[in-house]
Amino acid sequence: MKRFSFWSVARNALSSHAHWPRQWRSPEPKPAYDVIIVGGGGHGLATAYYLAKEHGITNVAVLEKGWLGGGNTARNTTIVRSNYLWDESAALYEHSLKLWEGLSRDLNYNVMFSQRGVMNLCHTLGDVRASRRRSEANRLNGVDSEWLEPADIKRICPILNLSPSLRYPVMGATFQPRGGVARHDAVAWGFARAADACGVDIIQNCAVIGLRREGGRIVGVDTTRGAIDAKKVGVVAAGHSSVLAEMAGIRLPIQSHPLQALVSEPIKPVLHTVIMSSAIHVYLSQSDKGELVIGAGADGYNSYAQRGSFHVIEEQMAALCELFPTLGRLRMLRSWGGIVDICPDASPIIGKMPVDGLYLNGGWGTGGFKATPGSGWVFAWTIAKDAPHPINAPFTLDRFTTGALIAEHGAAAVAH
Ligand code: FAD
Ligand code: PYC
Repeated sequence: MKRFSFWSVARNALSSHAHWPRQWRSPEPKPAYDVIIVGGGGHGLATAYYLAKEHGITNVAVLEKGWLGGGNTARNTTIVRSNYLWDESAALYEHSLKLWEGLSRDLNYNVMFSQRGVMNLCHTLGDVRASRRRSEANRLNGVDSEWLEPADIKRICPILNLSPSLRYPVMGATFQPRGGVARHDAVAWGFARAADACGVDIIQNCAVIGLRREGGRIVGVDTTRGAIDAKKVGVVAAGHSSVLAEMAGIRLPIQSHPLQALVSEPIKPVLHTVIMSSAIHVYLSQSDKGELVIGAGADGYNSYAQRGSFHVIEEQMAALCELFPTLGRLRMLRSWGGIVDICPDASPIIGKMPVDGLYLNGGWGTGGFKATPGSGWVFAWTIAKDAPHPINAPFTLDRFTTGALIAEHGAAAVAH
């Protein structure tokens, strides 16, 4: 992969970047591919990269209806952690966290992964009991997790309001020191550049409008740029999983909701870790630019509009002021929304579909960014071998008929 010396960086800076090489090609679609990935978000691009890198499958196209990362990848608030309750989830998210820890080096691209720790606050006795149980389950699964008393919380985050007179006082917190944040668009660009270097075709402005089948098997896709044949098709279209599945006659147990976030004006460094409160509905971190990145739960109604309701913002601002009175006069810069596909058990579906040659990776709800590398890695395995890896084997579609659910609403940490 190309490395940039000091001199090449200086030359490009002085030439107004006129000769900077493109980070990936922009090819015309070929008539046929071994594998087509539908969706150029982080998960789709990671899948293509690991198909090429781990399995030597390079005759691959990623078809994206808009621009890379224009879906949830660059709309999310970038929290990365692996502190989920059940063994199946711990294996999946921890596999991903380990990949995050080597990702910038692997891609030779700085994804700015910052392990500043993630703190989940508890405000009621029920909260404390459920969180301690989860924290102990985490440790049994080799996932780092600590229990913090209010005095420990104060040491880590002095600006947090720990007054016992709060409407919902902070009674303790779980803390994952290896959790943190990353630069979301760099994740998409890093995977895109690395996949392209392996020969993957990345095709933007190319919406899939039909999934072509013959004799119960997938044979290709119809797109806004014409029909393309494929031996295998992987759907990784967060926000539109049900729309794509329906093109193959499959009904998914997914509901699509808006989830919004906002950022403040930049201020001096005041927050050195990620703080989340699922009980009073606010979470925040501070970006390297100094902005506070703030979010809360999903909007209650189904929608495909990438915006949310004002009352959600209003309530999260009230929660923010309660927990951080010192931020009461902070001005907000902008807000936005994405569409999250939520499964009834708040866990994803990653595997083969009832149509031969069709695979789906979706239903990550409010929490798929943290899983980007691990999700791509196990999905690439599943497509390459036509069978799931042991890590994603439990995350099947048929768990909704067998009843083998993986209930993670508590660990989602963001209200659904
Ligand atoms: P996307 O980036 O949405 O990729 C899917 C792509 O498919 C899109 O680019 C879309 O244009 C494309 N597509 C759709 N239909 C078609 C079609 N017909 N043809 C071609 N292309 C198509 N997760 C966390 O872990 N931590 C967080 O802090 C966090 N915060 C969030 C905050 C917000 C406001 C939102 C909205 C989400 C948040 N998430 C978070 C969830 C996370 O963003 C998603 O679970 C994850 O990004 C989904 O995977 P993806 O990146 O591939 O999706
Ligand atoms: O899954 O940690 C998470 C998350 C934070 C904000 C949205 N999702």
